Amino acid sequence: MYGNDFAPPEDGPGGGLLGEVEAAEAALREAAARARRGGPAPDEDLAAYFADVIDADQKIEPRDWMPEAYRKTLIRQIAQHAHSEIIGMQPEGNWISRAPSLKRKAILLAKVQDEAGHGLYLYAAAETLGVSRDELVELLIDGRQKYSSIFNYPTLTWADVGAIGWLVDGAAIVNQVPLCRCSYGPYARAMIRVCKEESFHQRQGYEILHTLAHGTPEQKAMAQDAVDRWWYPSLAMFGPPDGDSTHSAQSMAWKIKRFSNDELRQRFVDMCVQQAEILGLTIPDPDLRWNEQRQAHDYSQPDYDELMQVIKGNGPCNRQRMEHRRRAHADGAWVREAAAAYAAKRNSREKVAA
Ligand code: FAQ
Repeated sequence: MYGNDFAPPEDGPGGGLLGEVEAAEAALREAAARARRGGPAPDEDLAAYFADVIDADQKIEPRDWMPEAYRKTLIRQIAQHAHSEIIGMQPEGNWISRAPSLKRKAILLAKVQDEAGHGLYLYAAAETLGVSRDELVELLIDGRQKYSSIFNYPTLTWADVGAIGWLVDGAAIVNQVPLCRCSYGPYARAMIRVCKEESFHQRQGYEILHTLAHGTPEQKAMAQDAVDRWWYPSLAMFGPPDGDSTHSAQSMAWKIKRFSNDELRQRFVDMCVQQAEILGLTIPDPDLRWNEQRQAHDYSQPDYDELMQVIKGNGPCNRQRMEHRRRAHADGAWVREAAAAYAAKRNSREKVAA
């Protein structure tokens, strides 16, 4: 059995998406070694130096000069990504108390906890751009920053936890593996760690669905129903089609994004087809077929009007997700205050001791 992060067995170890993560990690180390050999010359134009670093596939680091629009784009994308990880804890958190066994409960607890960790890596990466985590959380809570559309759909059955792992984490990995090569160092490094952890998540979802699909007819029907409901929202996660994507061209020129939304969506579809066969489940698209000429699958597009409605706040669970986040933030105020008071006390003790 394998999942999105695995190459099919014939591709051998080190292949597939995890192989790409390892290659990106090696490239990061090489870029860091090269970068140490010199910064801009004293009389060199900073914008020209920035362009050279991007051209040379090296990394922009927090203290480097960068265009204001590059900084703003990164803050927008990284913050949206961090918020998605945090809000993304809710749909699965819904099943922690109802997981079918102690083992499943322990695995799901660990997974949901991992998502909190991913949020923290990402908020920390965003902070290197000169914005505080508190500000970003306020922007989310006030509805001025977005989070992924996918987390506005409900988890109706246990099989939804499997479908989230297989399809949502699967789509997240396909999107995030190229981000391991993002031109901004802190984001690229965070993505390497996130992708490695995300590969476990994808496998646990795939394994849940595999178990259900090979269980009783009722269990198989439940797995199929979950895939039917999560397929198109997962395709929509990759964003609007290229023609309607406002940021893609500039983000690709800056090497923040390495592939367009449609390129990644296609890659995801091509991967899922074979995996669905192994699961014994059907992808709910009657027009899905191999196109010999394109060497890729033709498939039906998700409903992009629905995506826009969900992004605007009109999805099935938007209100519930935001209410829960606001309540959790308010309930956690005493923890933040206590942590700040403790840090202040420790700082003053250290000063006295010094
Ligand atoms: N949902 O011009 P583009 C996960 C917005 S993590 C909401 O194409 P861009 C882990 C976009 O922001 C999932 N909004 O934008 C997990 C822009 O809005 P603006 C999150 C969307 O940035 C699993 C406008 O539409 N992953 O799942 C969406 O170049 C299980 C125009 O779009 C990331 O955030 C959407 N689906 O490309 C956790 C990955 N799509 O600001 C728990 C990093 C587009 O102009 C459980 N982000 N928009 O008003 C990216 O790769 C990119 O930001 C894209 C969008 C590809 C999402």
